[in-house]
This record gives sequence, C-alpha cells and structure tokens, in this order.
Amino acid sequence: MKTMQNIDSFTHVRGESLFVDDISIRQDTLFGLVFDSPKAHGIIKNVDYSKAEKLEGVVKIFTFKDVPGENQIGGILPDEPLWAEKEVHFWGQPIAFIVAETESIAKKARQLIEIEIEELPVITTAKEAKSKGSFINAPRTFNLGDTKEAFDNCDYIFEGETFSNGQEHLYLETQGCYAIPQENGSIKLISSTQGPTAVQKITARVLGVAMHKIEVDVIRLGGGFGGKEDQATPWAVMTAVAVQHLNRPVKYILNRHDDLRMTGKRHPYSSFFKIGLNKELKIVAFEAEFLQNAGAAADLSPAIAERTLFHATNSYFVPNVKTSVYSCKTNLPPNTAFRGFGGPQGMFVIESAIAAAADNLGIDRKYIQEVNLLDENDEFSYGQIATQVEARNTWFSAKEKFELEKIEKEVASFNKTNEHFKKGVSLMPIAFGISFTNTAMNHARALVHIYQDGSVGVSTGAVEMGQSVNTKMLQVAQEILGISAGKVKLETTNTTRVANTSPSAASSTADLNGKAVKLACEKLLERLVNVAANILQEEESVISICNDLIYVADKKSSLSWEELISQAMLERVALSENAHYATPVIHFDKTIEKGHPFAYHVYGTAITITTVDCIRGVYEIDAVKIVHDFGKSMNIGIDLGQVEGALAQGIGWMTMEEISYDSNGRLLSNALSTYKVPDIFSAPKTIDTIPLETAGNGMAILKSKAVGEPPLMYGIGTYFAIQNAVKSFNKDYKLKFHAPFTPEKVLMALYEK
Ligand code: LUZ
Ligand code: MOS
Repeated sequence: MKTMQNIDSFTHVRGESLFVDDISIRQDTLFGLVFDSPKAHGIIKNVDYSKAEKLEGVVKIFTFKDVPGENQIGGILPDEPLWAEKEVHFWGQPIAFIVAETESIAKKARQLIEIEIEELPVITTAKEAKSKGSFINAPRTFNLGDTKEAFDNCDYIFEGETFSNGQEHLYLETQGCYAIPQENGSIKLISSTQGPTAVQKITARVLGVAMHKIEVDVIRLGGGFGGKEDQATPWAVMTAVAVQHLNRPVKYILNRHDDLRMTGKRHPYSSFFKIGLNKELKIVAFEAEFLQNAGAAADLSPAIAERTLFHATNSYFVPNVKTSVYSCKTNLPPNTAFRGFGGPQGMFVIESAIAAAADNLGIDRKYIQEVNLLDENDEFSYGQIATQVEARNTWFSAKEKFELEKIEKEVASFNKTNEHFKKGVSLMPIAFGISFTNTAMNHARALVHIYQDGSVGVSTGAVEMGQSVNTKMLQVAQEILGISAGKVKLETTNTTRVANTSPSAASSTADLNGKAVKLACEKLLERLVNVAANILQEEESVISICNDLIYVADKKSSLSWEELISQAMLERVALSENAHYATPVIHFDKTIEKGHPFAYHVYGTAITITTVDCIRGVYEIDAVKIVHDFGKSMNIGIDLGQVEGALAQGIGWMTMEEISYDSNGRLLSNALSTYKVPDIFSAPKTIDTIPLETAGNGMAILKSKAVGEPPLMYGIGTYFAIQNAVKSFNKDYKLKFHAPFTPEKVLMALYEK
C-alpha cells in the first residue's frame, strides 16, 4: 500500500486553489440572483416586477417566458420547470432570475418584486403524500423466495416503524456558475458541478441549441456529497439563458441561506418492517415498505429509491424478502443524491428490525447480526450472487483485533459502577454495491497527452471535489507509464476534452475513470516500448519503463524517458491517446427486478462505543473501531480520510442533523444556528481503522476498492450504541427508531416510563 499526498494540498493550504468564485471575471460581467417562491404550494396570480425593473443597474429579469427552448430541467422524468410558470410546488422554487450590474443591486431588486399566490394545501411528509395518493412514479417491489409462506414457519415475528430524517449536504462551497459568451452563440460555463455533461445537456435543451455550443469546465468543487450531481444544473442554465440574451458574462454564486432554502437534501424516509426468525435466530423472512419523501419533483428520487431496495438487507442473507418503495411527492424542494444514495435509509430499517427482535428476545443485537451475515454464493434479493464476500471476515476480524469481549466487560463494569453515565456498544456491518444502479451509466473516458518534453497531461470525466480523485488518476498514469509524479498533470474536467460523462458519483469515479486512464496509458506505453526497442536494438518483450528510465530486462539502459519521447516525436509516433472503459458483466432487468447490477460490494464492520450523560441526555462517542475492506488500497492515506469523513457524516445524520420544515413547508433549520452539524467535539474521541487483508478485486482500479460512500453507513452503529446505553439506564424505555437520536430525544428516552 502506497500513500501519496493529495496533489492539491499545497495550494489548498495557501489558499491558492481555484474554485468558481476565484476565477478572474471579465470587466463586463453581470450578476444573477434567483427570486424564489415564498410559499410551498399555490397558483401564481400575479408577479409585479415593475419596481425592480426600474431600479438603476437592473439589466433584465428573466422568467419562463424568456426560455427559447424547453423550460424543463428534469433528468429522469420531465417534471421540473427551470422557472415556475402558473404554479409553485415548493418554498424556494425559482420563479425569476434577476441580472444586474452588481450583486447588491440584484439583492435590492429582489426585495422590490411583489407576488400574489393563491395558496393550495401543502404536503410535507411522505406518509401524508401516500395517504393522498401523491406519488412521483409507480412503486417498485423486489421479491426473493416467498415471504408469506415463510412467515407461517417463523418462531418469532416482529413488526415496527422507523423514520430517518433528511440531511443537508453543506458543501463548503455553495452552488454557483460563471457563464461567458464565446463566438457564434457558443457559451462556456465554469460550473461547480459533479455532472458536467448534465449541465451541458440540460443547458442545450433549455436554450434550444446543440450540445456542441455549450462547453462546461470544472476546476474543482469545494465538496459535493451528491448535492451537485443534479442540483448544480439550474444555476448554470440560468446564467446561460442570460448570456444568450445579453451577450455578456453572467456570474451567480448562491449565498448560504439561498442555497439551504432552494436546494434538496437527503430523502427523509418513513418505513415499516416485519421480520421473522427461527429458534436459531436465522432471519427467515423480511418485509419492508419504504416511503421516500421525494419533494416536489423527481430529480434522482427514482434511482435513489431503487438503491434503497438494493441495500434493504445490508450484509445479511435473507432467503425470503419482499421490499417495496414509494417515491412520495410532497411540497419540499426536490430531494436528491446524498452520499449513500438511499442505501443508508434502507440499511437503517433492517438494523432497526434486528434491534426490535433482539430487544423482544432479551438478547444483544449482535447475536442476530452474526448468524445472518452473508456467505459466499448467497443470493441478494435482486438476484446477484455474492462473491468475494468479506462480511464474516470483517466482522470476526473486528471482534478479535479490537478485543470486543474485553470492551464489553469494561462497559458492563462501567455501567454497574456509574449511576448517571452509561455506556453502550454496537456492531455495524456494511455491504455496499459498487456501480451506478443504472447499468448504462457505468462508463468513462480519458484523454492522455504526452508533450514533446516528456511531461504528461491527463483529462478525464472525473470531477475533483476534495475526494482526491485527481491524485488517484495521477497515480494510475504514473504507475502505468513508469514515470515520476512530477511529470503528470491533471487537467480540468471539460466537456470538450472528455464528452458524454456520467457524473462523479456512486463511489465509482476512480474505478471508471481510472480504468480509462489505465487503458490510454497502456496503449501509449505499447507504442513507446516499440520505439525504445528500435533505439536499443532489443526485443520489445524485455523493455520496460520505471522511474523515468528505460530498462532492458531489469537493467538500466542509457535511454531516458525524455530522450525516448523526443525520438518518438521525430519518428512521428502518436503521443496522445483516448480510451473508453465500460464496466463488464453488470446488467439489470427492471421488468423482473433481477440481475447483476454491481461490479462488486464493499464490506466492513464497525464497533461503536458511546457514553451517555443520563442527567442531561448528551452523549460522547468514545471510539469507533473499524475493519474495512479496501481491497488493495492504492493510497491508504486518502482512503482512511474517506472512511473518517464518511463516518463523521453518517454520525451527523444519525445523531444531530435535524432538518425541520413547518407545516406550511417553510424550512426552519435554515442556518447553521438551527442546523447542527458534527464538529470536532462531536466526532469520536478515537477512530481506528484496520484494512482487511485481502487479495483485492480486479473490477476495482488497481484492485483498490471504491471508498467514497460505504463507510458513511458505519455511522448507523452510533444510533444503536446510544440506544443500548439508554436501555441500560432505563429498563422501561421502548425502543424507537426515529433518527436523528438528538440529545433531546435521548433525554426523553432516559426518563420515559
Ligand atoms: N448516482 C446515480 C448515484 O445516478 N446512480 C447511482 O446508482 C448512485 N449511487 C450512489 C451515488 N450516486
Ligand atoms: Mo453521489 S450520492 O452524487 O455519489
């Protein structure tokens, strides 16, 4: 395992890294600002822009009437206008786009717009939407075996209900775009997006122009977490519409309040479960119904709903499964991708079901978890046969390496001797499928140039958003070409260099784009080896390149990389290569809901230890101890950072981040004073991560498995660790599965009778 610093470290620390807002702007740049709906549902009776338009410095206010193409930005379903027309469906829905000489003029203008809305009934919860038949699309159901028959043969059956709340992405860099007019009606968009092609395609659609007129360039993002997979698009499109009309550059960076109010979040879920076990604690049957709060438009909700079903049995084998998901249409901003993409919401439900069963049977959850872990060749409810399964490996390694028995003894004795503080322990195994669940999206390309001085430029479809994908791409090029890191540069992500990209998402960016870089570099290497063989008068088979030198059968030759490149140039050998990678094997048939959608799964087990202050309801996380399946990590420093970051984000979702809308659909948690995110004090006191020893998986880039999303779900363990601590203080506490488990809820649980 190697480690190499993130190549952006120095410019980040010195504040020199460029984000959209750091780009030097043209002198004639104008500034945009969205005017959004002040009601969650209603008919627009009248909007009076006259006062705003008269304000000096206001150039133009754009509405749906100014759209030359289609006023439609929906990705999966065409159900989302760029600007509202006759009705508004959520508080914060864009209605108009003010373009002015300065940002402060645009702000003043926004206050001068007068709107009259005839209010309609507002739905804010998934349950209410379901009872009123308000859905985004048809429900989906996965089936394995026969749950009906299986329940008849169960020794124990338990049913219950769960809720997990949404989550704000809180990328440090808010959404934004800078649009610059080019020649002949072309427009360049510098966008903070995970999906450059989505921005290009939707912009072309709304503007009614060909995609080749729109160039999208992405330098890097100050965080995405799924929030910029689809929802970076509208702001880019609005600036583009303005550029098309005005032929001047237009910039729009959302301020934090506007971003919090107008953008969607992780989906809240209300769910119901029924779990059946036999005397040996084997889960014989599992049923779940998931109600997803999709918000006012589809966005990515159908794909997210699907992933909930894929992960509904987490890392357990259950022979009889029936799970259904409803995407419920409500009057909230369209909820969207968020690290885990519906998977965490699914896993929370089966973990809750196991907790309910264990509590009723008077045993620890872990006894049920342990006997049901996936084994080699077990079938997932969607038909994929599990191979290279590490569920048991990570579970038993974690128990052994972290001395679980000793931890449990210490916790038991602590709880015996302390009246007002109680500790709780939990185990949380994970299994997360790697690939876009939509098979068609699993592809990527890379363009590699070797310049005549021997330096290398690499372009891919990967978007750098702090996850260090560029560092990994550099490592791949360096390793395949046999040259030093300083020779390789990662270029911006640009739709004119790498086209038709899938978004940087699904934990798959390094796998897909890395495989393409590898293929391109291998083709270049083949040509260069041929040139070297001619120069050195040796067979191609004995030539290799390492550390910028050409080797003949493991012996250094006199030929350097630079000399080789200049000779190749003289011989007119192509020094550029473009390669395409599409994940092999995967497929899925939605008509029967069966297939093999994932290239592989990532496994792991986390042990969480927490201490609850039983007077005040506050808690600390003493430690999280993880055995994680990295495959053969290509950069352990970066990968450990992903585990720790994802864990903190998962803990935040499960314990403190509480999105709150009032019954009128207005966001109450609309600032960081009312929305608590984890800080250094709420992070675990220690995080120990031990990489599982394994041979790695060939479907992963250099056998180094995807790492972005899977560890987020270790955070679910914290919920149950806290619950165990509460239970040891208050025997009368009836388990509830209502996340986040805020100190307020903990306090009530501690004193519930
Ligand atoms: N985005 C997407 C994702 O479009 N499809 C997926 O399957 C996915 N999975 C995780 C995160 N983002
Ligand atoms: Mo994502 S949830 O954009 O990988």
